[in-house]
Amino acid sequence: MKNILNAPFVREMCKTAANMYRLGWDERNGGNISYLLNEKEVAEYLDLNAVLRTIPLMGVNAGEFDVTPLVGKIFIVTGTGKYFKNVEDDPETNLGIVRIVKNGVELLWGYKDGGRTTSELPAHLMCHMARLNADPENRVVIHSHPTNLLAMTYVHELDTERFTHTLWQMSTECIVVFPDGVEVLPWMLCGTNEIGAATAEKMTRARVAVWAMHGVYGAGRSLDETFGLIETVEKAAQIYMLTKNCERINTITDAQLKELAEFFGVDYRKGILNL
Ligand code: 2HA
Ligand code: ZN
Repeated sequence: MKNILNAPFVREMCKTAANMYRLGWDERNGGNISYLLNEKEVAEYLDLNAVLRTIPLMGVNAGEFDVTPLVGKIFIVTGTGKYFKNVEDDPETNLGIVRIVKNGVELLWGYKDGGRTTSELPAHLMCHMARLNADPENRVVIHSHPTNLLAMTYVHELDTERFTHTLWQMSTECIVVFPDGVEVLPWMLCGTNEIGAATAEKMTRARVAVWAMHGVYGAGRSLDETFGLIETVEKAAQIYMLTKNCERINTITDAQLKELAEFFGVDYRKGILNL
């Protein structure tokens, strides 16, 4: 067996959490990451028959939440109450590798101090199911509290089309990086079935769902891609917040946004540009 601490997926989780912390997006225990792993790759590091313990899913009503499509799948997931700041120094306490079973997960590695999966795991699993339907190669769901995006939800209308339009205008790369736009949810209680189901519904149309006055959910094929997606949305929100109270004398026009999308060959979301 190879040493799990050297596994690329553990190293990548450590680096991603460290970067997100460094950027100020994940204060205290804010944020969580789940990453669907390849079973064969995990088997190089762990005995897949050695279950350390079983952990029930928290905050969900089993009858309302059908996890069947994910049963048997293995994820690496940040722990509940754990700080992104500490993941890199002690991955075995702050991360867990779990296999999904009906109504819970089997722990294969990690949560060394008796910990459990993030309280947002039901929302993550619902999002994974929604994204796997849209893109069979989706692997990652990240929840985070990026500062400027959060600030923007206090001062911008919480309308998916208008919010997306504003972000697309904030830098030339935006419509190319997130042509599917961002979906916006109103403030909702987190850690519940309801917000998980609402986020997953949004994720049938876009890889980014903004939680007003809370943060963001992003999804993608790799940790790098998902991190880069959130990073690009956050950068756009930062430009918005930096320019909101200035007299704006230049902008990217809708015709230019269309030109960009066509040049880079992306299928951008319709109903947002006024052409
Ligand atoms: O897990 O960010 O929304 C901490 C959170 C909950
Ligand atoms: Zn949060």
